[in-house]
Amino acid sequence: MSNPNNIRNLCIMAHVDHGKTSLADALVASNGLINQRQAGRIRYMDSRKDEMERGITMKSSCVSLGYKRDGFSYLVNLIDSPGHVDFSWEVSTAVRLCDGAIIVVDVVEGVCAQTKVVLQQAWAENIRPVLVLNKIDRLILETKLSPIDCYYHIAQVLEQVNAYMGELYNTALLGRTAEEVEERQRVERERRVSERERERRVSESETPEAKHIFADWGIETVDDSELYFSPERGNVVFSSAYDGWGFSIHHFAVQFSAKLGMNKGVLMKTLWGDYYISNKGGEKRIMSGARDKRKNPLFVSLILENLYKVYDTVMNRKDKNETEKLAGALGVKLPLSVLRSTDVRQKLNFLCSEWLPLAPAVLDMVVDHLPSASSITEERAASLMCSATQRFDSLPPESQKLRQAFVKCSGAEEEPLIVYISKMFGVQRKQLPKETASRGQRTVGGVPAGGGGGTQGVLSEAELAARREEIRRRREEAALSAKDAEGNDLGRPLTAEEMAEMEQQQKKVAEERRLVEEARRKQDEEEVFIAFARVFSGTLRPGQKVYILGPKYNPLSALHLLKEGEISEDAVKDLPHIHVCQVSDLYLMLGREFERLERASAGTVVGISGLAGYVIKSATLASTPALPAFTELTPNATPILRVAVEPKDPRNLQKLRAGLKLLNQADPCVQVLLQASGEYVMVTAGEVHLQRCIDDLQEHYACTPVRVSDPIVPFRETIIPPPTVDRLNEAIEGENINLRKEENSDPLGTVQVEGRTGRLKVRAVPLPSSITSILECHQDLLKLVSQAAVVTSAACRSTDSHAVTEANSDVHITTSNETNSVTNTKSPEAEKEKADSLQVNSLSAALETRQKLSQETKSAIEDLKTSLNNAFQEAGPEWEEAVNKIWSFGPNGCGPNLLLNCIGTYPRPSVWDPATTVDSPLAAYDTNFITGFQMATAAGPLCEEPMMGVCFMVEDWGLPLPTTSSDDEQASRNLGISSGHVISLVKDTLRKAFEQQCQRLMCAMYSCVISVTSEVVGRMYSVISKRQGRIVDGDITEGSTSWNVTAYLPVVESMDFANELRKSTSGEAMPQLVFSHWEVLDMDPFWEPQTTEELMHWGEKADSGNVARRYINAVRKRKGLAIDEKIVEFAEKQRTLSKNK
Ligand SMILES: Nc1nc2c(ncn2[C@@H]2O[C@H](COP(=O)(O)OP(=O)(O)OP(=O)(O)O)[C@@H](O)[C@H]2O)c(=O)[nH]1
Ligand SMILES: [Mg+2]
Repeated sequence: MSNPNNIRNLCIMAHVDHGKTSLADALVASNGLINQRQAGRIRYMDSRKDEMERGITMKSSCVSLGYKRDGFSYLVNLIDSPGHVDFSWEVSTAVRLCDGAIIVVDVVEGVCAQTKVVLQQAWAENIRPVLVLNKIDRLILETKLSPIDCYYHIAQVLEQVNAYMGELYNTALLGRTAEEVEERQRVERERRVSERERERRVSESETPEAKHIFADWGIETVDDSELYFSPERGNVVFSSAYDGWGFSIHHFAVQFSAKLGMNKGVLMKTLWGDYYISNKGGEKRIMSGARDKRKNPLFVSLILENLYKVYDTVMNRKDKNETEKLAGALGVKLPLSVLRSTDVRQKLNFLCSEWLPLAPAVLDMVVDHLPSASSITEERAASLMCSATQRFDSLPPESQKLRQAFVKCSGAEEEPLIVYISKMFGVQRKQLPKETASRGQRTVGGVPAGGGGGTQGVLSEAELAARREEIRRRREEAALSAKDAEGNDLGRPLTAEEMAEMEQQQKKVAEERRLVEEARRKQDEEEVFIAFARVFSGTLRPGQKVYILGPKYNPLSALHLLKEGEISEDAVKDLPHIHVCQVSDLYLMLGREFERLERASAGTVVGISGLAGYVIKSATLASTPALPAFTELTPNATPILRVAVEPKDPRNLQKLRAGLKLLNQADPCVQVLLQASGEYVMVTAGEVHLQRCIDDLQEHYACTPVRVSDPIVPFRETIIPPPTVDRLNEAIEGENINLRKEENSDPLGTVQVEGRTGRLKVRAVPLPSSITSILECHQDLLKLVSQAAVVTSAACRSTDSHAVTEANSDVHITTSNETNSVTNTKSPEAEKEKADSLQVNSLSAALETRQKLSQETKSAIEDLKTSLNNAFQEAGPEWEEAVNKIWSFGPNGCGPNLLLNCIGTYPRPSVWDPATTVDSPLAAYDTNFITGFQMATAAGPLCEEPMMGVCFMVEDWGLPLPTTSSDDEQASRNLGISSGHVISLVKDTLRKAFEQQCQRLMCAMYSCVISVTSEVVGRMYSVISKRQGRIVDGDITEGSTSWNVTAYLPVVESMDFANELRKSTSGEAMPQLVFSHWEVLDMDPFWEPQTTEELMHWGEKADSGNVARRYINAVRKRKGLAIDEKIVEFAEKQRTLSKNK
């Protein structure tokens, strides 16, 4: 199959449990990979043990299917993706390889949170969707809607999906420039014209009467129809994957046009919608306005009523004769075994899947409505080649030329090879075809993986057989010679030595066989990494040498290789993010099985082995170094759940380490970190994802039992304006409610420190929330701003041997060779000089960074500054001019905390200005001051967690007076303080200033979407409120008894939440938890009951009341910090419980 016009690459996407894998079953069964009767039950694509046990998909996997229609053969590469929000990264990796998507919607639940997410993903990646409205059987059997209500319900779900598509379209239009909108409209117009032309040709070939009726109804072609799902256009299939049936309007239009003698084109337009059949005067006519005239629409009278009848006859009445009659009427022959079966669902499944087979309905829609692999537009090709901040025209001309290769999608030899790998996944070697298993000597993640290592000297199966043969032959010979000697057939009895030798031989053979078996089992179970890839251009062959480009590869760095022509390893040795590698094997992916391929040409989705040592998560393969690496996938779920892992047996640490490395490679979403404390930490998307990672680690990658810590939930520390009411909602009298504030007499909480290392006056102020959120959203830009803004002292410039020529941002710097000449000397001057030279170096680096910023980044920074300024203006007069006083952002130079320079005597330029030198002695310690600020904001005083939304206003800063020395110059050059002094002064003072305010803890919040039936809504609410959650939205889905509830739940309270919820709602509610935002916990961690009412309410200890304190203590305990907690209270002498004593 090498014609890309006949290849369709698509993925199935939906909310969790809407029936993706069951639908895939039907398609897989159509190719004979599974039995037709198992389809919808076996969930073939869920091949992992935990997937089968839990009944949810946890990874995306591909199956290549063949489909024949009208004499053409099509290759459909179908990727089943998970719907659980923890695995949404897997969906992204699937979408990248596809041109189209099947969106599945459960008609009972309607459009859910993940449905919107996947529609949005499809939109963002520019792939075309078609719709499958699944689980219609539930409307018939469970909700027991009448056919007409069922129709209106389905119409409403369709409306919801289309409304969301419209929303996406409008949002995208708003974000585009006028030219882009025009271009898109032009493409749309052209497509519509060609479609109308096709329609015209179809209708011309039909009867004139049909046209007449059609015209009478005054149907208009809607302009943006291309965007929406509509059954009459054929991009919607109605189905029950469980019962194995599905149909599009087209199927019934063909049937009824023959049966009722009506025009097919007309039926296509009217089978869905407000049309009904009128039987006036004995003549059947199709009329519009069914709803107004209280008539049953055609969809009800011709389709749904028939379906209802089938369900009623088979499932409710269970009448064998009637079932047989009905089957006959539908043209289905029921075999006797099915007819006699007592399993009515099986009977129904057989009947329906023969009457309305699901696979052809879906595959027809796929072939007709999803673009072929060769129809990549120039727009999509450009978006694959360059990220959002990079323009296509900024690529080198050699790279720009490659866009045509995407569009051409040709597998010809002369075309450049372009392959994108979206993820790596591990399979056991035994799952691969045998030929590969015997090669055995490849490497997995750099570790020799073949069966050779531990089995050296062990005989192969063939050698063993030869030995067995040899023994048999010898035994026969011995018997024969015995016969010869004694002249009878019984044979000479063996001598004792011969017997011993034979026994020994047999033992040896048995031992060798055991070793071979073990080696083979080990080899079979060993993980092999396969790259999940799509060939966009050219042809890939096993053994081919290719360039492998990392995600950060820039073609400019290796363009010179183009001249060499040959792909050689030596040439790329020193170049970053580019390697040369040899592809091992290519595989056609068939769900749980693989088949070897001799070549993979443009348009196909394949598995590639032999790249484990080169690819970590994603990569690009190319035959030319001019190709830029594909843009990275955008994550839509932030991994938030952290745990520390350690081997149960400390001797296995190395194994764990290697296992984590492999896990990191195999899972697109997990992050593996080695903390400064030496702990190995895994960051996962949620509880289910965490469990999958642990299972993988224990069973496949590390093969050692591991101990998992309690989740390390992140917190933030912040300050708030003083509250006006206490915990019982009574007005607070007296100024001081914060116990820690008592030491300070300043009402604003300003802290002033004066000592040997200088003086400092700082005040901490809560940042307006609008500012905090702007800072949070623009971390990348802030980092760039911080890197480009370095201030140094003018003094160091004049004393150093560097020539800095300055012309605002266009500064040209020459650094003399002696820069590092004064090192390793301990004298104060030398140290000072060293510090100066370091400063000048950082200044030059900052200037360079600034010069490198592209025009777009510069304007993005300007926009950020303006929006910050506007937000400050709105926040109140006290924030006026604040934007121009910003000294730094923290922590890490990009966090949501600010340092403001309000010192009258230090005219330091703001962070927005270019790196510069300032004529002030303070400037020499400027970077140290910033470091102190970064350290203070990285770990707050509550529990050493980062701060958020805090602004430090520095009102005064002075260095200590110079020591009285005879040598004036020496004194001014050396004030007697080191950079360390400044850092610790700043850090301590800022922390003190923070403590003077009302401190609060901030919790990470999950947004949690649950859909349940009304019977268990109450129980669900109680579980949420018990875990400090908060319902933000809850509404009954129209036309059904199910509720869609959205709640916020602190991440710290979310452990085992899904399980508890499932238990308390009898398995009905399944929460989807996604990290949403940070929220201030409205509880003073230092609060203790004081008033009589409070004491009455919470008792003297109030240990049940202070949640914030509980969280803080838990974090402090984990970090080994001091806790203000009594371990034993009211201790009593131990007594036995016996009454007599
Ligand atoms: N009644 C009914 N149940 C269905 C239908 N399709 C799927 N199911 C059931 O819905 C449940 C989930 O089906 P799956 O196919 O695993 O759903 P999924 O979308 O693949 O789920 P994830 O991959 O975990 O997101 C299973 O219990 C199926 O038996 C259907 O058409 N009718
Ligand atoms: Mg699934």
